[in-house]
Order: sequence, then C-alpha cells, then structure tokens
Amino acid sequence: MSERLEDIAIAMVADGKGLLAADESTATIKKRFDTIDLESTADSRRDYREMLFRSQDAMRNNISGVILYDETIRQSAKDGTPFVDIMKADGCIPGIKVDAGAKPLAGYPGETITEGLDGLRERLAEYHGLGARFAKWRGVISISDTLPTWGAVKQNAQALARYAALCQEAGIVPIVEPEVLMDGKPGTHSIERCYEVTELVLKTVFAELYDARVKFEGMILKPNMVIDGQKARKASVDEVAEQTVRVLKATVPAAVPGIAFLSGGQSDEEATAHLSAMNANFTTPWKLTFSYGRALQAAALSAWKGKSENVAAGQRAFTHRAKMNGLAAMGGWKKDLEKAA
Ligand code: 5MM
Repeated sequence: MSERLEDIAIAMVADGKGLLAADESTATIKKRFDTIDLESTADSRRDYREMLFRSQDAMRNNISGVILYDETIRQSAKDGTPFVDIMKADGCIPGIKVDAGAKPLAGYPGETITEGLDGLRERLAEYHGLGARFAKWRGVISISDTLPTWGAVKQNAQALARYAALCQEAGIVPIVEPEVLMDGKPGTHSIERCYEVTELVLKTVFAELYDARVKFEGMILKPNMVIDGQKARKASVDEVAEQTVRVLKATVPAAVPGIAFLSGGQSDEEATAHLSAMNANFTTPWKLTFSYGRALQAAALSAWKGKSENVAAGQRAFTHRAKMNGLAAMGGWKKDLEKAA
C-alpha cells in the first residue's frame, strides 16, 4: 500500500467502507463490560477484540481501518497472530488513539482539555513501527446555554492542530476529532444550539490546522453530527442530515478527503439512518462515512456476553451493523433491511 498521506486518507474513506473505533481505554472498556457482567482483564479484552477483528466479511467489505488502543496494538490473538497482522490480511489499516484523555481544564469549570502532547513525536515513531498508519485525538466540547467558552474551544483546537502536525511529520494520517457532546450534561440543548457550537468549533479547528501547516489532503475529520441533546431528542432524520451537511459545507475545506462521523450516543439505527440520509440527499466535496464505536459494537457486545459459545452470534451482529453502515456510506440503507436481518 502507498505510504503517501493522501493515499492513506483516501483508502480510509473508500466506497462503502468506514472505520471501527475500538480504541476504548481500559477505564471505558471496563464500563462496557460491566453492562454484560464481564470482568475486564487483558484476556477478556483480547477475546472481545479478537471476535471483532476476525469477523472476516465485515473487515473485508465494510471496515477500512480500526482505531486501536495502546494495549490492543501490541496484542495478539489467542493463537499468537498479532492483531495488526490479522487486520492487514483483510485489507484494513491499523490506527491508534494517541491522546491521553480529556482532563479538567484549569480555570474553566465544566470544561476539559485533552492531554498527550508531551513525548508525542517519539510515541508516533514507535506506533508507526508497530504498523499504525493513522491516529486519533479527541477534543471534547461541553455544550449548554453558557458553554463552551471561547478559551476552551481555542485551547482544544490548538492541541488538535499540534497533534495533527506531529502525525503528518511521522507519516501518519491524523483523525481530527472535535466532539461537541450529545450525551453530556445537561444534554437538553436544541439542534439549533448544536449547529451554532459546532460551527464555531469547526471554524476554529480549521484555522488552527492552517496555522500549524497541516495538509488538509492528508487528514480525516471526525465530527459530531448536528443533533439535539440526548435529553431533548426530537429532530427528524432529514433535519439532522440537512443541518449536519450545512454546517460542514460552511466550515470544512474541500481539500479534506473524508469526514467520518462519531456516533456519540445515538442508537445504532439512528446513526446509520442519519449517515445514509446525508449521502442519499446531498452532494458533497468530501466522502461522508462512519467511525463509530458504540453504534458498531453495542449489538455485538450484548450478543457475545463474554461467552465463547456466543462468538459466532457476536460476529453476526457486528457484521450486520458494519454492512448497514457500509450501505449508509453510499446512501443506500433502508429500514426494512434491518427487519429482514
Ligand atoms: C471508543 O471510544 C473512544 C473513547 O475512548 P476513551 O474515552 O476511553 O478514550 C471514542 O473516542 C470513540 O473513538 C469516538 O468518540 C467514537 O465513539 P462513539 O461511540 O461516539 O461512536
């Protein structure tokens, strides 16, 4: 495969494919396993990820790349085959989460700054050696009537830009993820408020990326959709699609090859329906696809329940969601395909 940033980025958003966000940190995967009463250990985490990464139909047909966590990129399947080799054999690109998480931002109550810039150049060089060809950094933006503050938006955008420049220097495509929370507190904001905040955040992020001399052709944007808060959900599928495409057209340069959404707390089907409506109803200069965590994994996790006899059921559930989202990336998903399955 080509090592040019532009080519890697284009491959990440290939037709009918998107990204699997499997970069849950140890604390987050524990929360997910708690829902199925499974103890989180290095072995149970390996078994779960092996189930996903060995879902060959999904990995070959609908997953272009996988975002991994530091532990996972170094892990091997039970038979000793490195995870990175398993995904590469199916044509998937290994990626790595390099941020160290969102921490309280001093002086800004209720807001966070994402950490992880110290030593990042050296870590990126190591991850490149381990096979990673793209990376991910998530900046978290709180939303309410009074938040975010300009200071928090600016500082998170600067961190995203410094991270992205370091990635490109290392031959790694940066996924730039500024997430305006849908499921934060209080979660009662309207879709209009989400539009306003998302517009400010994306304009600021692209200004900082430009100042940091990041090549837009060699990056992928991972934004939230424009959607009302989890406690205020009422916008229709078409409205979410229309507002999301509108804000992206107002803020994202056409040189960016692709936009891969996070699901952010939407139900599996909502996340698929919104993506499909965008692709079916609008023409855009960039590819629009998925980089879902929960919306790709929730069904697989509950079918698996941590039991080896359920691996095939978990893989079927994951393969189905990957296929539905692959169709959505082409604007071809229909609700009755869910029922049929
Ligand atoms: C997989 O979850 C990622 C967050 O992990 P940590 O909080 O443990 O660092 C997250 O960044 C994820 O990659 C994206 O937000 C997409 O996930 P969703 O579930 O929102 O689609």
